[in-house]
Amino acid sequence: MPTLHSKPYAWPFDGNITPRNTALVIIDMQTDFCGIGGYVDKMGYDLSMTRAPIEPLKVLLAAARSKSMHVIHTREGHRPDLSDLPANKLWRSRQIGTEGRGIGDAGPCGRILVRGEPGWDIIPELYPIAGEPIIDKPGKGSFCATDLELLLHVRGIRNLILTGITTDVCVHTTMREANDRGFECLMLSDCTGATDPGNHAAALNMILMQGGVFGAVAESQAVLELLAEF
Ligand code: C5J
Repeated sequence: MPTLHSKPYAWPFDGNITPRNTALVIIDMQTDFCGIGGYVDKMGYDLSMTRAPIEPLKVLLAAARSKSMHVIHTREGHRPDLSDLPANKLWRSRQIGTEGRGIGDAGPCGRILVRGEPGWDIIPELYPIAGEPIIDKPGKGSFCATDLELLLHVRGIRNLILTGITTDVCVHTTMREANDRGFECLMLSDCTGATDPGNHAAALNMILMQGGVFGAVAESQAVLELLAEF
């Protein structure tokens, strides 16, 4: 019954884990969220926090690939005609730090969060390789208006290791959606990052309540140690 060192319980709860029933999910490691000139940068947030997961993720991604564990990437973004962008999301995106520019407007990395633009794409350090699905999502959660759930079921995946940015928004929303669908979820504290350190800590702490209300929390080292056993 392999499990790893995690809180508030040894994950996964039943020890049913192999590289074939588990996916490393890397959420929204896009230039718009962690690159110079991208959306988060232009909003005035400290990029070092959303860039913090890059190095540990590189190590984990290499280990997952070496053990043929499933790897799934996501990208938040909208159609070029913005027909999938709710008016309230557009309005809010123009409220902070971007000189009135919001989603769909031109920035240093192209149109903000628009599919096909340079800023919308995944950073080169973590770019998907052949066989690693990319889920393009219009929302914060990775299940809303995507085929992620179908893809997980077809592949027989029941454990999700959640990483990426931001801890309190897209990663947390995805964890909540996955947990409600019966997936066994783990969030990695060093492979996630937020635009605010307090929000990062709070998002991790929330998971620890009620015996692991959405799953469990660990550091990537624990996953590396478990992977070494396979
Ligand atoms: C946000 C995300 N924060 N990927 N997106 O708007 O968390």
